Amino acid sequence: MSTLDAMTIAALAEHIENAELQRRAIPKITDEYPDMDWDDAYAIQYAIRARKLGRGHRLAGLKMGLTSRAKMKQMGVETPVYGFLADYMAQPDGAEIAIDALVHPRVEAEIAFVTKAELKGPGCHIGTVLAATDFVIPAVEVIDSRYENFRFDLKSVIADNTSSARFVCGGRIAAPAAVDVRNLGVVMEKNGEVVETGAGAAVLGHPAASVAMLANMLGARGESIPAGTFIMTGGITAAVAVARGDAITVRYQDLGSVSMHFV
Ligand code: 0L1
Ligand code: MG
Repeated sequence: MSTLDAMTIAALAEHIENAELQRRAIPKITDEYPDMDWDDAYAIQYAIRARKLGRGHRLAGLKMGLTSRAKMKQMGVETPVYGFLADYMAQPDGAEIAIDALVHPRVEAEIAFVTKAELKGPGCHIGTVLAATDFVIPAVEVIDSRYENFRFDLKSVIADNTSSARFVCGGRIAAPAAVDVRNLGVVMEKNGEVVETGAGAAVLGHPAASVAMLANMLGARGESIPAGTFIMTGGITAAVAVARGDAITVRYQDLGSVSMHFV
C-alpha cells in the first residue's frame, strides 16, 4: 500500500538519481515525507532502475544489504534490504576507481552467487539456493549513500538503491559444493594494514540464506531471480571509508583476492 502518488515517486527517483549522477549529498527523503512506507521506498528504487534501463544501461545483478550484525550495528538498522546493480557499477579486479565520481565511498567484503536455475519464493532456503547456484565468487562492494553523512533510515536507503555505487569481482570462482562459504575467512587490507576480518557466517548465518531471503522478498512481489543472475549477499565486515590514494585488497580463504585503488 503506497502513500505517495505516482508523480511524487517519479520526482523523488529523479531527485535521488541526480544526487548520484551529480555526486551531491542530500538530506534523507523521510525528512520531507515522514509517512512514506516500504512500498513507496521500493517504488522509488524501481523507478530509478527504470530510469537507468531507459537510458540504455543494463542490469548487472541484484544485491542484499544490511545482512550482517556488523553492518546493522554500524548503520543502526535491523532489517536486510535489497537493491540492483547496473552495468556501469562493475569494475575489473585491480581497477582504479575515480573518487571524483562518488560522494563518500566505503568498501565492504562480500561473497557473490551466480545462479543456474530460477529461484522463486516463498519457501526458498539454503538448500534450494545451493542447488540453484552455478558458482560463488569473491566480490567487494563500494557503497556510496547519497545521503548527507550516511545518515538515513531504512526507507530512505531502500529508495536510494541501498547505496549501490561500484563493485569488483575477482579471485577464483568455486562450485558451491567445493567451498564452505559459511566458514570462509576474509581479511580486508587498506594500504597494507589489516582493517577488517570476518567469515561468511556473518551474513545471516550463511551467505546462501541471504540469497534465499532475496528470493522470498521478491516472491512476495510476484518476482523471481532468473537463472544466470549475479547476486551480492551483503557485507561480511563493517564498511570501511576510503579516500583518494587508498589501496584496498581483500583476501578470501581458498578463493584468492580482490583489489582496487582509489584515484
Ligand atoms: O550493501 C549494503 O549493505 C548497503 C546497505 C545500505 C546502507 C549503507 O549505505 O551502508
Ligand atoms: Mg553491500
